[in-house]
Amino acid sequence: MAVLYSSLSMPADDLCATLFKRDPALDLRIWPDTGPVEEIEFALVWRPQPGDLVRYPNLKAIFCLGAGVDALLMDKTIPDLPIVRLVDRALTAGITEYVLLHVLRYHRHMPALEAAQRAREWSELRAPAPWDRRIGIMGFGVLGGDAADKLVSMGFTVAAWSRSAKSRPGVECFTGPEGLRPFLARTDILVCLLPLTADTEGIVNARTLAMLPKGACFINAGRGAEVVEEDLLAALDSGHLAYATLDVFRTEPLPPESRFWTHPKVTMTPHNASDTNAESAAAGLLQGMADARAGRPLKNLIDRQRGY
Ligand code: NDP
Ligand code: OXD
Repeated sequence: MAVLYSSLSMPADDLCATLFKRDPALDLRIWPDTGPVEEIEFALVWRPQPGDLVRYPNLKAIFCLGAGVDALLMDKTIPDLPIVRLVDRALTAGITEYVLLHVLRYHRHMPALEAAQRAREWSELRAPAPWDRRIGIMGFGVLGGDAADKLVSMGFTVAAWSRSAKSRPGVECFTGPEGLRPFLARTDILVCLLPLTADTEGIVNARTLAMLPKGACFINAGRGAEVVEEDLLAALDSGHLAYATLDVFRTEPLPPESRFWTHPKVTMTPHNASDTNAESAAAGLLQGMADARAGRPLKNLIDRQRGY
C-alpha cells in the first residue's frame, strides 16, 4: 500500500527525502503522480488540491502537515476519516521563540527605544518588573501552553483563555465567552494562538479590542481571519492599541496594497512564526502511520465538529 504526499504550497523535497531516509521501503507517491488510486492508504497533506482526497477508495487516515487544519476542513468534500494534525517539538519551540521574542520586545519598549535611537535621543524609558507585565494568551492548547510555561518561568504575570476549563501552575485561566471580557481587561500584551473555526473567525474586532486596556499590544501567530483587519488598524490609529506583531493575515501572501506593510506600529512576518521541521515531523508521521497499521489509537486526532 502507498502513501500520498499532496500539497499545493509546501515543496515535497525536504520532508519526502527525510521520510525515505528513515524508511527506504516507503512507497511514497507525490501528487499528482499518484499511480493507481486504490493503492493509496494514507495521505500526508498541506493545502491539497480541493476535492482530490475523495478519489482514494482505500484511504485510511489523513495526516495534516501543519498544526492548524482550517484550510483542510474548508474543503467540504474531505472524506470522513481520522485526521491527524501536526504536534511537534520543533513546531512548538518555534512558536514559543516567536512569542518570547515579541513579548520581550514590547515589554522592554524596543519600538520606542529604536525610534529614540534614530532621533539621537538618550531615552530614559525603563521596563517594569516582569510580574508587573500582564500577558494574555488566547488559545491555551499545545502552543499556548508551552509559551505560557516559558513566560511564567521568566516571571511574567500570565493568563490564558480557552474553550474548556483549564488549570496550570502560575497561569490564571479564563474560559469561554463569559471569560473573554475579564481576560482581555487584565491583559497588557495579548498573544493569539487560537485555531481558526466558526467561533474564532473575527474574534479580534472593535468590540473585543476595546476590552483591552489602553496602550495594550497584540501579537497574532494564530490565523489571520481571527482578526477584523480594519478594526485592528483603527485601534492602532486611535492609539488604543500601542503596537501589533502579525505573522498571519486574511490573505496570504499579504497583498501589496495592505496598510500593514508600512504601518509604523506594525511588525509583520510572512507566516513563519514556526515551520514544519522535516526531521521531527517525519519521525512523527512514520510513527502515526505505524500506529494506524497496527490498529493502535492515533494521537493528535482533530475533532471535526469543533473544527480543530
Ligand atoms: P490546540 O488545538 O492544541 O489548542 C487550541 C486552543 O484554542 C485550545 O486551548 C482551545 O481550547 C482553544 N480554543 C479553540 N476554540 C476556542 C474558542 N472558541 N474559545 C476559546 N478558546 C478556544 O492547537 P495548537 O496550540 O497546536 O495550535 C493553535 C493554532 O496555532 C493552530 O490551529 C494554527 O492556526 C496556529 N499555528 C500557527 C503557526 C504559525 O507559524 N503562525 C504554526 C503552528 C500553528 P480547549 O483547550 O478548551 O480545546
Ligand atoms: C501550522 C502553520 O498550522 O504553520 O502548522 O500555520
